[in-house]
Amino acid sequence: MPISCSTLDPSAVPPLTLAVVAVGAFIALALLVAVRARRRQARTRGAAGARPVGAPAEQAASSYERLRQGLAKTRNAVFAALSDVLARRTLDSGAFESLEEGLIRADVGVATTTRLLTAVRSHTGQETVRDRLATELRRLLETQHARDEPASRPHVIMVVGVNGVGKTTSIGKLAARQAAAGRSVLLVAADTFRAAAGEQLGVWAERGGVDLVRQTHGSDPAAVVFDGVRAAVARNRDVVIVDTAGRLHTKSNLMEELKKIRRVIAREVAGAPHEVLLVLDATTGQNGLAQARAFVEALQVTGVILTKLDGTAKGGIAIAVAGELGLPVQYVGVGERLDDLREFDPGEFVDALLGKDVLDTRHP
Ligand SMILES: Nc1nc2c(ncn2[C@@H]2O[C@H](COP(=O)(O)OP(=O)(O)O)[C@@H](O)[C@H]2O)c(=O)[nH]1
Ligand SMILES: [Mg+2]
Repeated sequence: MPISCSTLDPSAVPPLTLAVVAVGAFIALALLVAVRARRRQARTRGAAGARPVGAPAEQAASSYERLRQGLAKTRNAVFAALSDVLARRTLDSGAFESLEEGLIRADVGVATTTRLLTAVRSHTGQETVRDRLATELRRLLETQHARDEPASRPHVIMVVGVNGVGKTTSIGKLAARQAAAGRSVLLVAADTFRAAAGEQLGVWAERGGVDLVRQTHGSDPAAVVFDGVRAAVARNRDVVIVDTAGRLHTKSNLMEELKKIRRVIAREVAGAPHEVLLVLDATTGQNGLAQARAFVEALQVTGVILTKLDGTAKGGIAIAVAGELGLPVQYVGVGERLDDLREFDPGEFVDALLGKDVLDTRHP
C-alpha cells in the first residue's frame, strides 16, 4: 500500500516515535559531518606527503642527503669517535690532542689542523668545541671567492689533473648542469693520448645533449683545442669545456702540453680560459695534494673539483685544498650518477661533516 502523506502527518504519529526519528536523524547528521571532516583532513595530509618528486624543497633535501651520504665514511670514521670531545665546552690538552689526531686522520693536513685548532682554542664564550670548530672551518672555506656565473661568451673552462681522477666524468656532469641551466655547451676532447678518452667524452656529450669537437687518437691536442674554440665562437656557444690528458709517466712533458693548450685558448678568446679547474681524487689524500702543486704552479689554476668523496674516510682533504693550496673547491663529486657533482657550499659541507647528528646511525 502506498504511503500517503497523512501517514507522516505529525499529528497522526505518537510523540515517542517522533522523538526516536528526530534523535536518529541527528545522529546520522553528526556522523556525516564527522566522516567529511576526516576525509578533508586525510586529503590535506596526503597532498603534503605526496609532493611531486623534483619539487624544489624535496630536491634540496635529497641533494644535501647525497652529500651527507658521500661524507658518511669520513664522518663515521673520524668525527663520530670524537663526539664526546665535540660536545665539550673547553678544549683541554687531552681534547686538543684527540681532535688534532682526528683532523689529521681525515687528511686535513698538519699545517691546516694546527691553524684551525689554535683558532678554536682562542675562542671565548660558552659554545661547544663542535660549534667553534664549525665556525673556523666555515671561515677557512669561505675565504675563497664565490663562483661567478659565466659572463662572457664563450666562457672557456679548461679541466686538468692526472689520469683516473675523474676529469672526463666530471666534465660530463658539468656539461649536463650547464645545459640544464639553459646554456649551450661545446666539449673539446683534447685528451688525444688515450684511445678511449674521446669516445668516453662522446658518450657524455650525447647523454647531456651537447656538442663535441674531437679528432683522431694521437692528434696534436693544441690543434684540437684550436678547432674547438673556433667552432664555439662560430656557433656562438655559451660554454666550452676542454678535457685534457693526465699521463705522468711518459717522456713528453704534460705541463708543457697543457701550457700550450692554455696559450691557444688565450689567443683565440680574450680573457680565456676563464676557469682552470684542477680535478683531485679525494681518495689519494695528501699524495694528490703534492701532485696538485705542479699543476698549480704551471697553469694558474682557479679552482678544484674534488671527486670520489663518497669512497673515502679522508674527506678532510677539501679543507686541506683551501688551507694548503689556497684554492677554492668549486665542485665535489659524491658518486658516479649524473647528478653526483655538487656545487661546493662551505656551510653545507661543514654541517654534513660534523653536524649535530654525527651519531645519528640511521644514516650510516
Ligand atoms: N665513486 C665515484 N667515482 C667517480 C667519481 N668521479 C669519477 N669517478 C670514477 O672514476 C673513474 C675515472 O674517471 P675518469 O673520468 O675516466 O677519469 P680521468 O682519467 O681523469 O678522465 C671512473 O670509473 C669514474 O666513474 C665520484 O665522484 N665518485
Ligand atoms: Mg679522461
